[in-house]
Amino acid sequence: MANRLRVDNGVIDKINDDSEKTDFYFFELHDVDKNDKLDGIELTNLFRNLDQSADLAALISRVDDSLREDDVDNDGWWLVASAKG
Ligand SMILES: [Ca+2]
Repeated sequence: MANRLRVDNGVIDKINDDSEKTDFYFFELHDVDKNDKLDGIELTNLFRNLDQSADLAALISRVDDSLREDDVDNDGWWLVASAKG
């Protein structure tokens, strides 16, 4: 949670009593073009905000792992809706 608070402290603070909503909002924050999907760049920014000490190779590895595990239709996009749980 501490890492997430760095992204948007004021707003996350208001909804952190509901972790599911917080997760969903966190993913929405990184959906820059608001298409309800996270592409590789959006996912990279999300993971960088979760762990600002991670180097680029580690970030790319995490993005690849996430797309491999959670991109169920294998279209190269990670659905924001899957953050709803
Ligand atoms: Ca997007």
